[in-house]
Amino acid sequence: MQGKIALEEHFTLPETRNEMSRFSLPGTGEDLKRRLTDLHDIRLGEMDKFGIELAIQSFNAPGVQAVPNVDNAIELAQRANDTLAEEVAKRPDRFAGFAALPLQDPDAACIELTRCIKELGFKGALVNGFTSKGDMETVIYYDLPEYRPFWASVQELGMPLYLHPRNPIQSRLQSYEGHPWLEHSPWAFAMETALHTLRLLGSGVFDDYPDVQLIIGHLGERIPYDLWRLDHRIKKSPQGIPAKKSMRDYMQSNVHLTTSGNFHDPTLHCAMTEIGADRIMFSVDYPFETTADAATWFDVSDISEADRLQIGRNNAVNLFKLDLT
Ligand code: GRE
Ligand code: ZN
Repeated sequence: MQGKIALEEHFTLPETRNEMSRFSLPGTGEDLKRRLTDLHDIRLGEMDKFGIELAIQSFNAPGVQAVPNVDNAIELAQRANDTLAEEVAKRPDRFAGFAALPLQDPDAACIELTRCIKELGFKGALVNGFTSKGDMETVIYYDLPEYRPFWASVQELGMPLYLHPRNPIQSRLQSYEGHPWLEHSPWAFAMETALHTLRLLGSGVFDDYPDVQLIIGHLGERIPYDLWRLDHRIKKSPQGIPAKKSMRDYMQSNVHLTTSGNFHDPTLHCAMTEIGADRIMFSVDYPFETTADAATWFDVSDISEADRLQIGRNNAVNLFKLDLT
């Protein structure tokens, strides 16, 4: 399919790219680092080859969320966003940007989000899970009351927020001890991100700010498959729940999914059945996944041509109010 739009695509700054090498397979570290800092050479070449017209770029995980010093987090977010804006300006027909946000300070995050959308033309923000503040063992989720003004800003600015994974903090990795292959992207990323998403939905954030649109990757971080059971058991919860609606209601009115890193027909069919084809968007998760894997699967996946066009392109055009001529 030509004209696809992808939106979980990551870049990094030369000075932060060494942090990424621990995720690499032996022998691939240098290649991954090169791909993370490159935009106009390898990345654009692969977009051309596999029919991706536009890719919305974001600062790689854990990024700004893992900078415990507030001033440093604010400075890094601004630097990452300014660099991305400069790169996007070279090819605005092919690239767009998501803001990195210093959520260590909710007011500073609102200011940076406003600047990125109003001055830099970004299409929303991508946040790498919970925020570390003060030290790396602190975990701050955005359902906490001090983040309500932040959600008010997200709603007012009218652009979505992508909640991207990061690994749990060290003290919460006890249950993974001796099984390091389950940390990071195979399992821990999804558990962490699904939990954060469900905290947001259950806390009533979307009752107060019903127009906020959240995006989660990897075909929903396992939530679609368990959505029925989740609501079924919450209804029986003796503690009740602050949110007014069911998880299904919020998933179908406030949450969008992408296909990032999850290239499998049965999983896509489940997401389409539970959430809806109008809330799913194509993505790669470049450079942690290959454009070839994502596109060659999606282009022939077992869905109707109307759904392919919607998921591959039109849902993103509508959500990000894109003016593609
Ligand atoms: C990501 O940011 O999407 C990512 C990593 C590391 C491994 C896999 C992955 O940061 O998808
Ligand atoms: Zn990613």
